[in-house]
Amino acid sequence: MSRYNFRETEAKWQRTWEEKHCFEVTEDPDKPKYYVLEMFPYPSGRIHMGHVRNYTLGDLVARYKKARGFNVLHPMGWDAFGLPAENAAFERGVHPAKWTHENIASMREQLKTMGLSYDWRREIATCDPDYYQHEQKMFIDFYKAGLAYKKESWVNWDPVENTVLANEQVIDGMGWRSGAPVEKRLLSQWFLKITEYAEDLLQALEGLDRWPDRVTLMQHNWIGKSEGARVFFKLKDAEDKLEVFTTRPDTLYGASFCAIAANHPIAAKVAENNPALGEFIAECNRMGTSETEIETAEKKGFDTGLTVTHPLDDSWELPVYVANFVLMEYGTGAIFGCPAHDQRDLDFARKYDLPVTPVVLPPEADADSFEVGTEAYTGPGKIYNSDFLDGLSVEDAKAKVAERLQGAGQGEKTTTYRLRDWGVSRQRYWGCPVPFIHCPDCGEVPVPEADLPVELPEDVDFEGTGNPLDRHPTWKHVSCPRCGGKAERETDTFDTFFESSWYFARFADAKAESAFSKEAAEYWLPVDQYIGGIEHAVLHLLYSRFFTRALRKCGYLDLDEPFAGLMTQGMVCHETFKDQNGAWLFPTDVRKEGDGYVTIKDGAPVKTGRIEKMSKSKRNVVDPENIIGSYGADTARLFMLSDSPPERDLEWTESGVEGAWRYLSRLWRLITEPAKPFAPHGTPRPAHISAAAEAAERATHKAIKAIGEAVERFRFNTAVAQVRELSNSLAELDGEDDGSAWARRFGYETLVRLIEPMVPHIAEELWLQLGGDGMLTDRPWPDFDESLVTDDTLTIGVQVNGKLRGTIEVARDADKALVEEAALAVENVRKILEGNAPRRVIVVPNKIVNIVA
Ligand code: ANZ
Ligand code: ZN
Repeated sequence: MSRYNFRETEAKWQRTWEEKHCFEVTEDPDKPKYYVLEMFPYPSGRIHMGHVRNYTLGDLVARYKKARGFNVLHPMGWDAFGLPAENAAFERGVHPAKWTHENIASMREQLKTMGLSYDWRREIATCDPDYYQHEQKMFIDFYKAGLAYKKESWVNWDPVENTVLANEQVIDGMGWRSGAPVEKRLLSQWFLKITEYAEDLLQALEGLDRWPDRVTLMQHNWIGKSEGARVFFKLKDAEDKLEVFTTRPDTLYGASFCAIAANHPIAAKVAENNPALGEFIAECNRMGTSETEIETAEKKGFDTGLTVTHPLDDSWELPVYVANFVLMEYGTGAIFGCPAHDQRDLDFARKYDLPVTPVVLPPEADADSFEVGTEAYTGPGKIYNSDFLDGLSVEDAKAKVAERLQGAGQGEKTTTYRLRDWGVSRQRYWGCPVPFIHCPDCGEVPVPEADLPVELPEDVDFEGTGNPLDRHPTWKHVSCPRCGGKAERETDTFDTFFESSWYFARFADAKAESAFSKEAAEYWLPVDQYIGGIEHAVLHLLYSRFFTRALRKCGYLDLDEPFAGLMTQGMVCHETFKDQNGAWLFPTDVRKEGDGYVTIKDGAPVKTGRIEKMSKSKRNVVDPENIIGSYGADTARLFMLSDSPPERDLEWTESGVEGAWRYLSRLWRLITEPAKPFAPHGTPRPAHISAAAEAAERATHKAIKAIGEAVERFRFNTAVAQVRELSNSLAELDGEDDGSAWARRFGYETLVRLIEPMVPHIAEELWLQLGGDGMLTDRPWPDFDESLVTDDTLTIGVQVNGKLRGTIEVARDADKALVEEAALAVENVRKILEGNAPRRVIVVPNKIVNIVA
């Protein structure tokens, strides 16, 4: 019996695809294009199972679309700047560039063993000056277009990494990498003006109908649009007014205090003569800027001694506090507090003994007895205790009060967004230098285009804290491009999300002298199918959408959205193991014994824990290299696709991998050692074939249809199940007549074509064994014959209470439960049932479904 030699076969086809340039593409106006992209990896050194899953999914889509006649762009590169390289330099004395390039080389080799259909000519590494020089020019163009600026601002400071973090990089008050509590600091920073596009970024989410709802919802909330009003409170004994932002101007008569952020200019002014306030402000600044941290911290305030008058009643005075829950960066950095209808304000009022006056009366409640205790009332109702607003609904009162304020010059309607401008400055070495020069006379001056790229110096010292670029003895000392005087380079580098915000466009034309040629970018973009992790729902995916708009403004390309379709894959999970002392064990440290596991080393019992996302800390990882080494890439790929749909988590199991391997081995034998004859390649279909042969023929056509549909809907696990079903049908065909021999040939040749996107190496090899001509990857996806797939389906009516409400397509003799399910899913039926369960469903097989509502 010949055993399938995956080692030799996989290497052979990888070589052949490369030699024949099978996946190298150029713009071809005569073909429809399709751009498949997987989120490019950080070159940490080794690929992990998350990568294997991601790239298997992408490769399936790319190969399938190629078979479907598309001109498919499928590139790969490296998101190569970032902190780990610098840490390696610090810990092991290896230069970040060397570390990164070595990692890229070994990961590239690992990826190549997976048989991925990349156009490797387009490979990019974002740490190469060839790449980052273009983003330096982009940044200068953004600056000239008013989309980049420098300003003093309160930033999130990671005290462990000694760097600034973007809001998105602060998770629950902690640095996203260091896990250290984040502090606030006032620093001069570069920003990109993403807020200019807040409304557009929000509106355009509607058009992203091939994105998961979960992701568009997260972006929607991140942008956080709030409609409300700015209201002016006059400061007593001063000319100034205090501007507050509110979404509830209808509650203005329930106001009992005003509060300002610790870094509000008025607070600073009062603090000049009030050291205790200064101390309080300092305390607030030790808290991070993250919203969750502010939400959860105890509400604290400091009475400034200032008072303001109520905008609708001159005789009404309110105290002004500095409060730790008011953010300087949101709205106007000041609020009026209405304790009866806002929980934070209520907590605050109870603590500082401020009045609580309800002004919204809940439906059914009694105006004389309604009181607010420890819980603010935030629901709907009628306004009362509120002069001219009495009796109105919340919505009507909002409109009326805004009108009145506007008329009196004491306020105006306004919209604010939670979205902040993107701070891109990082005080790091291993990043793209910000191309600016600071001149004492001319201020900030962009580096002239002729002097780009500003390259990183190589001789740097990684000892010590802070930014190595800043400590470099010579690099930053330059003359001013404008006046020629002594000046200094900017030593900040870009946030690494800068690089990933436009790499998809660079792939369109990776060797271009400019960032990319407009023609190539416009031919290939948008990315038709983007695939990656949900963790990028707001960071990378929002920044890329912003960049597309900024690049359009600067004339680089004319594109609405970068990613037309998005698929977010689930995690790869694995059981966890611990020894008797509670130390985590690798799956390779244990073996099965009976129902449980024991250690390989000394047979000691092993405690099995939950099935969790593979992670180094819990050691529940399986190294792709081992799997590919012992079973081959096709097996790993097949298992990745088999068990769950892409967006769900997948549990990696030894038995699952073995199952995939056994299936491929069986397929190999079915085709290379057929028990019954195959007609020669190219034999035409005999006019008359046996019923059994015809059944196999029909099964083949149905598989073409079903697999194609499953792939189009990203139900890859269903597609795999259909593959198995077809091979079972073909294996059952045991006639030796011409018709059967032909049906076998037709069936297996088709099957091999259908599995190529999933398991390309064995598919190519089987195609060769079957005597097929040319490369399988160059062959089109087969067509199915409609008349051969529909025979077994029937159209039957669905009645509700005796009235015909629709029809369904079901397989002949289909299971009653399936028929019932299909009937209940009919749009009209659902409308009639209005979400209620039917009283009875009567299925008359192959005839009709009667529903009693
Ligand atoms: C008075 C009021 C009465 C409010 C009431 C709410 C309920 P969203 O919806 O998230 O936009 N606010 C405004 N600026 C703030 C800041 N810089 N820091 C902290 N809180 C701020 O929230 C808007 C509401 O949050 C505003 O409406 C304001 O409180 C508060 F019954 O004004 B409201
Ligand atoms: Zn100058």
